[in-house]
Amino acid sequence: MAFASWTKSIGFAALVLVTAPLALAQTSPAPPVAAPTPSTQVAPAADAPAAATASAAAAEAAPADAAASALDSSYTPMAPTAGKGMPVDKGIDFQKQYSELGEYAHWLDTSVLLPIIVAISLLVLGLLIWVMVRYRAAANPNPSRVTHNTTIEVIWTLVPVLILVGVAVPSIDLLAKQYKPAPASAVTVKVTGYQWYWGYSYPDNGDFEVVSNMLNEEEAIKRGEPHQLAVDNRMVVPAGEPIRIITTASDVIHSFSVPSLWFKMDAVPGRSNEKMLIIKEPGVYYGQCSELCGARHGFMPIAVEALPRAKFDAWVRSQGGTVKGDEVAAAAPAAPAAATTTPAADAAATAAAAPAAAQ
Ligand SMILES: [Cu+2]
Repeated sequence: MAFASWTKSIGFAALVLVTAPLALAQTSPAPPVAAPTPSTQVAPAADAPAAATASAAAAEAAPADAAASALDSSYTPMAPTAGKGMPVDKGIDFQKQYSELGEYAHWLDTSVLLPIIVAISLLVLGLLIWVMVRYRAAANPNPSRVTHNTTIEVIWTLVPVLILVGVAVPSIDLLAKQYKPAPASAVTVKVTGYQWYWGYSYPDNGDFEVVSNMLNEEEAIKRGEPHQLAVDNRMVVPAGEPIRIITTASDVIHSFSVPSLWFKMDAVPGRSNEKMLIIKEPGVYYGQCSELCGARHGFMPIAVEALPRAKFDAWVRSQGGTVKGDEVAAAAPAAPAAATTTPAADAAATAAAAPAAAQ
């Protein structure tokens, strides 16, 4: 029986290690929600070659196009991929992971913990059955009176210790990686939980806020999205680069959770919690509020849309936000006009300058 209780404690310890909270609470007060400051991004007029030559009109059009594409502000919500970033029918495992940390954690679960737990459970079950059959009263009328066996006691102490150490190494490594702060260059998204919807503000991009509400069933189906996970305005972020997510709440505790990104962090009024997220590839990833927060707790889903950098920038502009470097790109086409030599050369220089500035 001592063996059984040992294995029970191993299983429990393993569980504790795996389910250690992902949240890192910090004690700094939440910054106030700043009012959105929309600014209109206008493609700069190409005021280059004013000279009235035959080629002037054509030359003028080129830099205008270049400037317009440099300040792209088009956005069409990405269609979700079936089964990606969302629960699947009859699924019993974690969702497929789209962050490196998630893949690591998923590996730890399926390739380390699960085999150990299964092996221990089967071993204990086998031992119990063997004892019940072999040493039942009918088959074993004179029970053994042995109470100690040093060798066995050393083994059943050492083996569980080694198993625990083996599990602890990757577990603590994962824990440490989950707490790694985002680099200074990371895009910041402040996630605010409200009863019962989410607000996403972008302090590095003009501090506009996107308010995100669940779509009704009819609208979700019309857009080809999973009902009760689809929202009107998604949290849009760049793919493949670090994002600093700061969570807070305005009323009660919510929890910002996206299973396929291995991300879960409480959103607590008066506090700001911070955690880094790197999404490996573009896509739409769904989640839900994961802290019981009132009557409509089950109806404040999360939809994260990861886009390539250029498309993310375009989305920011479409929301009236600012993108670092836009001012430079906007100013560039006009510059060569000052050093006019011939209209044709000038037009060529202007056309060449705009895409270069956009890099
Ligand atoms: Cu909530």
